[in-house]
Amino acid sequence: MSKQEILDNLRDAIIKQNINGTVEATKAALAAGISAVEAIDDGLAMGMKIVGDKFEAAEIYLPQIMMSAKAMNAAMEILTPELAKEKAGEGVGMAITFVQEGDIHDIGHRLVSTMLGANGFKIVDLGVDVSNETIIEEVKKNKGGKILLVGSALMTTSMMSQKDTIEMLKEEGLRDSVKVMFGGAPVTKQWITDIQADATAENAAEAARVALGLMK
Ligand code: HCB
Repeated sequence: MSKQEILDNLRDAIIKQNINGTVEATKAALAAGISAVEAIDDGLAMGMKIVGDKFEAAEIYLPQIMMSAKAMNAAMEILTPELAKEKAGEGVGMAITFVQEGDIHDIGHRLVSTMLGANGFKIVDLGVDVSNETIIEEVKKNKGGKILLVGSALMTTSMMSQKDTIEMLKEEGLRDSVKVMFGGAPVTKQWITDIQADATAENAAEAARVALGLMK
């Protein structure tokens, strides 16, 4: 089977909400020498994107998305240890990762957190539905160190509170103590410029590259 066929199988297993099929396709990808990052970015995540488009077009409904998300999580259980093996540096700094308030989409957030951990960041994972107050408190607790804030928002509504994160950092005199990277499907480079954050990234692999650049 060609590499592209293996990646297509990963994508299709997610679209078909086939949990066992996703697990088998993930194992097959690793056995064929495909890296965990490629399996995610060029296979599984593409499937999730198509699932989202189908949901938007009312071709599928929430229970089906949940099954696809379960399949994605099953694949991540296999791939996370592989990502950790690719560990690069140590002591790069601390990444405080979170999903913005009102938002429970955590698949991309967990991927990005894992990739940053694999690239030498100490991860403080605040989880999902995190208020700006909690974020500010965590920054205060760790002030003085090299801190990167890594926020995810998958909905246009939750993305709005990224603007408030930046405003609250400024009000508390903390904006210069941290670098701020935001991501998630609705986040654009223009949005990052508009709210005066530092960076964004399309996927977890790019997030790691960008994060390392920000900490230099
Ligand atoms: Co959900 N959902 N959902 N959903 N959902 C979206 C996000 C929509 C876009 C679907 C659509 O309409 N097309 C939509 C949001 C519309 C909008 O606001 N523009 C939507 C909606 C509306 C909702 C509900 C409101 C539905 C309802 O209840 N009626 C509800 C909201 C719940 C809530 O949060 N309060 C809901 C629920 C769900 C679940 C629970 C069924 C499930 C989440 C399961 C879970 O996460 N544990 C779900 C899912 C899975 C999706 C889609 C299909 C996939 C998201 C995903 O996991 N993608 C999504 C469609 C889409 O995104 N196009 C849909 C795969 C990961 C790998 O990609 O983009 O999350 P990612 O992360 C990437 C990338 O963005 C980047 O790297 C990651 C890894 O490559 N990145 C960063 C992420 N964070 C970063 C941070 C950085 O600093 C840098 C880079």
